[in-house]
Amino acid sequence: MAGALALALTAGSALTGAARAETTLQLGHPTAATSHYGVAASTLADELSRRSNGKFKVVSTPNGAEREMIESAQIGTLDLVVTSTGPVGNFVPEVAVVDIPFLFKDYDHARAVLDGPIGQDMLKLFPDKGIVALAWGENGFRHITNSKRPINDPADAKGLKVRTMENQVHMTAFRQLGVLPTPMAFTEVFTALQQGTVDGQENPIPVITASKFAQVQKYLTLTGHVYSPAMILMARSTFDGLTAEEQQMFRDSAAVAAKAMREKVAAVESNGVDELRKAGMEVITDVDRTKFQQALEPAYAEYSKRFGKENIDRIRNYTP
Ligand code: EAX
Repeated sequence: MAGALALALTAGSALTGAARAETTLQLGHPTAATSHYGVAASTLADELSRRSNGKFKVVSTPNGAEREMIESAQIGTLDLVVTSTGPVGNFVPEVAVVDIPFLFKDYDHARAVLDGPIGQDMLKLFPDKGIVALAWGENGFRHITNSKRPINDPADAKGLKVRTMENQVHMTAFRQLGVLPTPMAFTEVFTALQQGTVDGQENPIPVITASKFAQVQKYLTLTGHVYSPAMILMARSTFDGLTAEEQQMFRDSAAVAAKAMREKVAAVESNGVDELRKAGMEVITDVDRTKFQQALEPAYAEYSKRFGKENIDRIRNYTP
């Protein structure tokens, strides 16, 4: 049931005649139920149910469009969303700094920044926009796939039509590479690849495997060009209807769900590329990332103007 807290009074014990209040919350996420997003959703549901002795029941719907789900949370017609940061900068502009390519060295660096003061301060910007950000999750480092040719070098990407997220920071980067960025909701990507509306797309390994892109893409280049964070968000209207103790329960449960999501990403990272090879993809593993980074250099002037060079450097140089 959509909306703020949907209160369902279920029949209580016939012996005592007591009625037990059960609250059903609707959660949306962007990919298949078996994906890392599905893991976050089911872990959150399990944790909330256990910690509340069954009071909170989460019903999850996979394959939702991220921007629309966030909008629904904002107006209170969807209670919980697990999403990448793809469209988040359209709601909380300061957060888009995390979407800058080659900003994070590796998974440890990204997680440390998001879990540390920089990331935690960003979460505080959400309530003003009608959303409560419960925790940072993870989508993973993104890689490029396409149906035209192996990309060994930045120059090989020139002229390709590549679907990007609805994210200005990403679009700026792809334009810089000479790629024609085509933003669209993730829900439309498989069909767009299949029909040739776009030549390629870019996503982390766990999304490429869960979405069966090997069926419609021949070449995978392990560019790791940008880290893609995920977030566990909640409608502020729903959150405000909880007691302080329940609010803490949601934060704690989201932290456990985020951890499970990161573990799932790591697990798929370790076997996903082999799986994609077996599914027929040609994988370019030997990538000179410095070349891609250098090709993107001019885009950094734009990023510095938008976010402030000192804010970018603070993330880049962060050590816990
Ligand atoms: O959040 O839109 C995207 O490419 C995202 O990475 C995907 O939906 C998972």
